[in-house]
Amino acid sequence: MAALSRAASSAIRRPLLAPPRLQAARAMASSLFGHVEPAPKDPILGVTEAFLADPSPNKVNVGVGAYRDDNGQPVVLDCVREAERRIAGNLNMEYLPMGGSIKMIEESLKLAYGEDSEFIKDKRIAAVQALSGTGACRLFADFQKRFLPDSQIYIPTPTWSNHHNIWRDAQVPQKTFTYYHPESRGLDFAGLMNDIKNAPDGSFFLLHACAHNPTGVDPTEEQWREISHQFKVKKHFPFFDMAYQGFASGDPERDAKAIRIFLEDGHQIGCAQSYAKNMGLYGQRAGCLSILCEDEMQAVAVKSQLQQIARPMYSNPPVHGALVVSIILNDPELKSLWLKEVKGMADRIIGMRKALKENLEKLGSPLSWEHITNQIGMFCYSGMTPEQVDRLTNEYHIYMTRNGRISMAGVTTGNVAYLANAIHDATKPN
Ligand code: PLA
Repeated sequence: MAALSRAASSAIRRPLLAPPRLQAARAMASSLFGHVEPAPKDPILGVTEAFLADPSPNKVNVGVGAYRDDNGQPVVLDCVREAERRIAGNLNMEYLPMGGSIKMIEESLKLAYGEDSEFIKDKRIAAVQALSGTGACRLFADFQKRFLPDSQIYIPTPTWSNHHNIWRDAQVPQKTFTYYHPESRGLDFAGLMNDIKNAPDGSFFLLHACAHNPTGVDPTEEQWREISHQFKVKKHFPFFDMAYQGFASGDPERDAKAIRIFLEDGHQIGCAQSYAKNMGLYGQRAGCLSILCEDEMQAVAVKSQLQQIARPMYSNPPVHGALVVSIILNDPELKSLWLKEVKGMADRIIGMRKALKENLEKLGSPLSWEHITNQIGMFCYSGMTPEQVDRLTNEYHIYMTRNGRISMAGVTTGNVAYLANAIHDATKPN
């Protein structure tokens, strides 16, 4: 099989001789685009590409954070299927407004800010439907650049790799702040507080609301309170990326705790919400960007500017996923089904953390794997080096990001022993 695929790939690489007319066309094209080099592979989505190209029957993908059932299959939630059943045949295909579905935004705000939030009643939140979490972050970054052109963004080390791309392309200068402590595989709280204190007053900080990606390490409630207090002292602006609401504890309400603490303390905040993971709507690109303003007038102005940024970029967001979200969250029965299903996904991941750790211990690994079960959310930040990850990929056809992140959502009863064995082999001291 390996020999076959090598032959196939060298055939792909061999330049094909094009007919003279095509060659001439290419020569012309190269004068325009000849300087365009292939872009480097994305550290996360590039892993999926490599996985798909591997013909091995044993291959395992624990790269991208996409939930799988215990048979390794993608999941469509029952609440989503039911919402789609209700939509079927009843939907026209008109454009949504530039800011997206009003109903979906209302429901999203309740989820993030609380069902009875005074800020919602006082109409102090500027919010637009966004192209999932990525689009929400990007809209915010563009807004930040347009209205606070001299500001910077503080991003945790490490973070989701695309955060760097998003603020880079929006041309907002980036600084980093301490977050993770590699030795303890936990939070570097002292370092984090120091960096918050040392940043110039009024800085923008990107915070992961819950289930930090890639580390799986979140501050405790008490630590969030201290962080919020220090933000207040320094007048910093917190921008929460909440891509995993429900995936940390299994309860979306509990996972909004950090945001609620900041709200209690009277901060203005920004928030990017995504339904990719917690509703399994990955490809539907359903999300929401919100900014808590000083009053209603400010919120109206800010929302109009967010729409103005969206209009020349994609005009208005897609309708299907937004409808699914608003139907589910607006119907008490469907909402409780959703809450059950989110908990089910979170619990399966927690079960797989235990299984992976137990398997490594059974194999006699002398290393500590406590962090597998201590970390929360979709990912295990294993501590493996890029070279160890390469061995997993080359020798075992296990695909993951080179920072040692394992997407626990891709681990199943069927592959956990195989994965543990490979990790043990790659990490055991000589
Ligand atoms: N923010 C964080 C922290 C994320 O981890 C992700 C997705 C997003 C935002 C964006 O998700 P969305 O646009 O699909 O709503 N991170 C994934 C996928 C799951 C990716 O890289 O795009 C990951 O594997 O890290």
